[in-house]
Amino acid sequence: MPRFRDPDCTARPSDAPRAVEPKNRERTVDPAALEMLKVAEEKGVITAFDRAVAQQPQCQFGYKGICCRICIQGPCRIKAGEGPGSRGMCGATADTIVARNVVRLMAGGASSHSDHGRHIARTLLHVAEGEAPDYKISDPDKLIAVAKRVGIATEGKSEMEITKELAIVALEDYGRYGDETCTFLSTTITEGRKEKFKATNIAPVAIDRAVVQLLAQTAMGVDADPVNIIFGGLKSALADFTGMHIATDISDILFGTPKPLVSEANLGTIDAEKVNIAVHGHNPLVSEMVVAAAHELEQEAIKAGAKGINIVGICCTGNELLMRKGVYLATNQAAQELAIMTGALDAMVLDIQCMMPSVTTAAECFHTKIITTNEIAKFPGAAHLPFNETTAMKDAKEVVKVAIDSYTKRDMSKVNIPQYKSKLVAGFSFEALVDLFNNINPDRPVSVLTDAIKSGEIKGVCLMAGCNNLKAPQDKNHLAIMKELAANDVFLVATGCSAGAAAKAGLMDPAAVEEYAGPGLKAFIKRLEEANKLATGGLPLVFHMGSCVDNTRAADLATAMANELGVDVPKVPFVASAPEATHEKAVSIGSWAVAMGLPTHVGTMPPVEGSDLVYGVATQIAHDVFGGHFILEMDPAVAAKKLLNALEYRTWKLGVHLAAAEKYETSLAQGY
Ligand code: BF8
Ligand code: SF4
Repeated sequence: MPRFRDPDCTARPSDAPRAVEPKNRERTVDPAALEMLKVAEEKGVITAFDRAVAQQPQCQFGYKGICCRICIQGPCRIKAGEGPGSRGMCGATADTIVARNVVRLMAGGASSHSDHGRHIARTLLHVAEGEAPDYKISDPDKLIAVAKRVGIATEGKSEMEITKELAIVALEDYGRYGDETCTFLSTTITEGRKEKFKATNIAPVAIDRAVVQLLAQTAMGVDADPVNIIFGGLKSALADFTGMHIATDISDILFGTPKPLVSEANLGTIDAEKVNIAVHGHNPLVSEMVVAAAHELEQEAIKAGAKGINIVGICCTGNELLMRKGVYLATNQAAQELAIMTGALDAMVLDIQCMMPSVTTAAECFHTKIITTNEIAKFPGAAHLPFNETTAMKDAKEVVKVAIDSYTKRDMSKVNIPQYKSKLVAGFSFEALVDLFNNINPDRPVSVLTDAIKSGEIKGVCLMAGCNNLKAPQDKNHLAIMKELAANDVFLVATGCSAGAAAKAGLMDPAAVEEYAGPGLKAFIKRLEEANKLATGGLPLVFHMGSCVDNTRAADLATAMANELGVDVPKVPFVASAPEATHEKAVSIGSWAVAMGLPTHVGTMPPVEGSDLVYGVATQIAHDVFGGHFILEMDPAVAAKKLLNALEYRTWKLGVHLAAAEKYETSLAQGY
C-alpha cells in the first residue's frame, strides 16, 4: 500500500518510546499479574519484570541490527558512516550485517515451528505403524480432507494406510532430493502466490534444506547482497509456514479440529482445592497426554486429600488445550513465573519454546515441581522426565504422580490466588469459522465474510498474533489495538499470546461484543449468532484461532477469501498485527505474512533500523513485490490507524475494480 493519504501514516514509526517507562517494574495491565508481582516482591523473587528494568537501556548496536557476531573475528559493530569503522573487519556493510542478522532470526523461527511439526508428523507415522498406542486418529474427516488436498488417493484404502501415506508426505517436506515445492505449502496457497513464490525463487523445496541453505548463505564471506539475503530469508519463512501447517493439520487429526466451546482464562482458574498442573510450552503431544493421564489418576489425587486435578495452560500449549478441550488458560508468556507465585501450582510441565529458564528459580520459594520433558529442552534445577510418544501414557502418568506427590507438600499458608478470571468462547479453527458461515450460505460460506466487507458492514479482517514483550506493558498494546479495530468494525481473529491477552481481558466473552464492537461488526456477529444455534451462549468479539503454530489457520482464511473474491491475497482486506512480537518465530511468521500479501504490523521494533535499505525493503519495496509490507509502529493508536488505512485502501481498490469489471463486463483486475 504505502501510498499514504494520512500524513501521520508514513513508513516511518511515530516517535513513541521504544521502551515504555523503562524503569517501571509494573509492566502489565493484567490485574492478576499485578497482584502476583507484589507477592514476588514480598518474597524477594526476581521475575522477568525486574529483569526487563535491569536491562535498560539496551545496547543500540544490537537494537539496530548492526552488531555482527557471525564469525569470531567479531563482534564487529558499525560505528561510523564512513571510513574503516563503517564496516565489519571482513568488509561487510551495515546493509549486509542487518540483513544477515534478521534472516537468521527467520531461520530460527522456521526451525522452532518445523521441528515441532516434525515431532507431530513422526508421531502420526508411529500411530500408523502401531508404535504409538496411546495416540489415535481423533478426526478421520480431517485426515481424509488433508490427504486429498496433498494428492493422496484415499479410495479403497484403510485409515491406517492413509495415515501412513500422509505422514510420509509430511516428512518428505523436511528433506527431498528433487526440486518440487513443499507439498504443505503448494497445496494451501492461491495460484497467484504459487506463481509469485516461483518467480521470486523463494518457494522452499524442503524445510531443512531452506534453513541449511540460509545459514550457508549468511556465513562469513558468502552472500553480501542484502536483497539476495532477504529473499533467502523469505524461503526459510515459507519453510516456517510449511512446518506450521504440518503441525496444525496433524494435531487436528490426532487430537480433534477445534469447535466453539466455553472456558475461562487468567490466574483465577488455579484451584486451591485441587492438584494444579500447569502445562507450558507448545507441543500438544505432551499436554494432551497429561490431560488424559490426569483423568485416569483423579482418584489418586482425591486419596491425597485434593478435590481432583486441575490442568491449566500457559503459552501456546495452553492455547492448544483450550481450543480442543476447553482447558483453562492460566496466562500468557510474560506472566509464566507469576503463576508460580500463587503458591498453588503443584507442578509445571514444560515441553518446548517460550519457557523462561528462571521458572526453576521462581519455584525455589514454593513447593512447585518444574518438570522438563523434551530432550532438547532441559533446565538446570528442574526434574527431567523424558516423554516418548511410544510410551506416552506411562510417561504422562509419571508426571501427574509427581504433581500429586507435590500437592501433599504444598504449604497452604503460601497460597494466594488472584481472583481474576474471564469467561471466554474459543475453538475457532478455520473449519469452525466456515461452519458458522455455512449456516447462512451453504453454497459459498466464505462469501458471508467477503460480502460483509464489500457491503461496508465490516472493514475487513485483522489477525492479532504474537507474543508478550516487556518493552511495553504486558498485553496493553494488544488490547488497545483490538478495541480500536473492533470499534471500527474490523473482524478480529487471534492466536498465541495475543489471543491470551484477549482471553484474560474478557474480549472473548460474548458480552464484549456489546461493549466494544462498532455497529457493523455487532450486526455481523449477531447475524452469525442467529444463524447458528450455539451452545456457547453467543460469539466472542475476538475469535480465538489457536496457538502460534496455528497462524496458518488465519492464512487459510485469507486464502479462502481471496479465492472467493477471485483475486490474490494482496487484494483481500486482511491485515495482521503482532503488537508485542518477541520470539524468532514471530519474525518468520511476520515475514511469510508479508510474502503472502498481508500488511503486517509489528509493535516492537525488529533490529533493522541500522540499514535504510533493509528497512525500506521491509516497509515499502516488499509491497511492490509481494503486495504485503511491514508496518513498524510502537504507538498502538497510530498502529491501529495504519492498519485501518491499509484495510480501507484495499476495500476501496477492490470496490473500484469490482465495479469496473461489472460495468465493462470484463474480468476482475488482478493488480494490487
Ligand atoms: O508461540 S506468541 S511468546 S508463547 S512465540 Fe511464545 Fe510468542 Fe507467546 Fe507461543 Ni508464539
Ligand atoms: Fe565481523 Fe565480518 Fe566476522 Fe561479522 S562476519 S563478525 S562483520 S568479520
